[in-house]
Amino acid sequence: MRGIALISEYKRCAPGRFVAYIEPWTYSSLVAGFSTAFSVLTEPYWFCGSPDIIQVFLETGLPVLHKDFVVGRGQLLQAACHGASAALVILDTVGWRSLDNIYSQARDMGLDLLVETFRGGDAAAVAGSYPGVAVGINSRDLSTLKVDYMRMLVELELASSKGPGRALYVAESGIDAPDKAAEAVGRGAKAVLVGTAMMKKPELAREIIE
Ligand code: IGP
Repeated sequence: MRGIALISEYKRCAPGRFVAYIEPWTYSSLVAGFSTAFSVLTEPYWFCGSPDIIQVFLETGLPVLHKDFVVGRGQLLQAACHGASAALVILDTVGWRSLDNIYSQARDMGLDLLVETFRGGDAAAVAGSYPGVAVGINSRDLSTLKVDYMRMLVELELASSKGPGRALYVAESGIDAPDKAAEAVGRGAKAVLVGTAMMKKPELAREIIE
């Protein structure tokens, strides 16, 4: 689909599963031309990541999202020091109160935030309270690790109907085909974030964009 904003994720493994092995520079060179930004798993234990991987993707000139379970200032500093433009924060992990702190700390460091949630109502509330943040709506329930793409679409639609018109919603997880990406955009996503399917098949980046 023309005009779709694709965030391409680099992730070698995930809890309980191996994703794919492709070197970061190979992945980067295959998908950069179709991407609006990169997301890099920096968390070492579950996701086989490292903040050092960010460097490879910075070479493309595209913005890079630092993806870890950010709970405080240390990880934001890590993201900023490694040249990331943005960091991921999961609303259910940090709660509303810490989100306030993290938001102002990130702003002081010049970092953008992707605040992730599962519920459309929360997504709309985040978009309303924190101007400029991107709001991720995840198809994967992080407590069961199950992906429910249809549920995500419903939550996305709810968020779009309630949140401010300028809200930057990002559809996340389980997008493995161009029609799924297009469907998420149709329900109000401004960008789609794709990891597993593109790690296994980088040509998918072109198919999503065209
Ligand atoms: C990507 P997928 O199904 O395309 O690999 O999903 C991304 O949404 C997923 O990696 C993710 C994630 C997270 C990883 C979403 N939220 C929080 C770690 C932490």
